[in-house]
Amino acid sequence: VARQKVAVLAGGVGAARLVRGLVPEVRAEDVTVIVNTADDETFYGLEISPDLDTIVYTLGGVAPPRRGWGLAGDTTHALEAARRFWPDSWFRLGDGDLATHLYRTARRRDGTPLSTVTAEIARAFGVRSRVLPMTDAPVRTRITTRRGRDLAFQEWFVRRRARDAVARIRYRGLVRARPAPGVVEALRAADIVVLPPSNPFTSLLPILGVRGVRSALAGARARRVAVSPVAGGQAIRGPLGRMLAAKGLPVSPLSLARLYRGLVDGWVVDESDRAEIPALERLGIAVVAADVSMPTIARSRAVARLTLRFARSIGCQRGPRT
Ligand code: FO1
Repeated sequence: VARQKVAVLAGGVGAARLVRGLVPEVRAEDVTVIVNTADDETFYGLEISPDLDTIVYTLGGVAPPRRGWGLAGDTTHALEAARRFWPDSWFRLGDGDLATHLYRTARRRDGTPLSTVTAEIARAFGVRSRVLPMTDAPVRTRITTRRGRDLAFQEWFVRRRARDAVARIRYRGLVRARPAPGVVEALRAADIVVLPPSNPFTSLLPILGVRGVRSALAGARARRVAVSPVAGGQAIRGPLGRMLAAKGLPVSPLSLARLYRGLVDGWVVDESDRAEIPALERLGIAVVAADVSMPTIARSRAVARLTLRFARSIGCQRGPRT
C-alpha cells in the first residue's frame, strides 16, 4: 500500500474518536493533526489546552475510552486540596493531567511557543504523529448569550453546560493569529485531509479562520473528506443541534456542507440521513452513507477505514487534481 499523508483538522472529543481509529489504519508518522486552541483557558494560574491534550492523550493511548477528556484512571487529590483556596472551582483537573499543565505553563513562561511545547508533550506521551496547535497566538472563543451575557468558552461549555442559548460567537485574537509552523505546509503536502465530526462553530471554524488556513485547504491537492457530526436530525453529541437551530438551520449534513462549501470534496453521512444524498450531490459533493457513531475503538476504526477508502475513491473518479 502506498504511503499517504493525512492531515486532520481537530476539535476535542469528536475528532479524538475519529483520530483513534485513523492511526491504526495509516502510519502514525504520516498523520498531522491541526488542533483548535480557541477553547484554551487559564485555570488555577495554569495554561490549559483541552483540545490539544485530548488529541495527545488519545494518540498516546492514555485517554479514557468513554469520557472525552483527561487521562484514563486519573485521581483528583490536588483538585480536592485546591478547593481550600478555590472553593467554587468548577473545572476539574486530574492529578496526572495537572503535570501536563504545569509543564506547558512553565515552558510558556520561558517564552517557548505553544507549538514547541506541544511537540515536547506529544513526544513525552510517545506520540509519533504530528500534533500542531492551529496558531501560537492566543485566540479565545467568547459566547454572547441570548440574554446578553458575555462568557468565556469554558464557562459557557463546562460551568453552565452549554445551556444558555447562543446569540453570537466570537474568536478573540483570531484576526491577528498566524498559523503555527507546519500548519499550512501539512495541508499543502497532504494526500487526504479529514474534517472529523467536530462542532464547526466551536472547533473547526476557528481553525479555518486563522489567516491562510482556509485558502490552503481550498487550494489543497488533497482529497478532502468530512465526517458528519449529525445523524437523523440530531447532533451526535454536544450543543451543535441547538446552535444550528438558533441560526434557523436544519440539523442536517446539508447545513454543514454549506458551511464548508468549496473546502470538502466528500461527505460521510449517517445512514439515517440517506435522504439528503441527492441534495448534497447537487452541491457537487461525493457522498457515502454509513453508521458514523464511534462509541468504541472498533467503531472508530471502522469509520476511519471507510473514510480513507472513500477519500481514495474520490481520487479515482476525478483523476489527479491539478
Ligand atoms: N469538561 C467538562 O465537562 N468538565 C470538566 O471539568 C472538564 C475538565 C477538563 C480538564 C482538562 C481538559 O483538557 C479538558 C477538560 N474538559 C472538561 C473538557 C473540555 O473543556 C471540553 O470538552 C473541550 O474544551 C471541548 O472541546
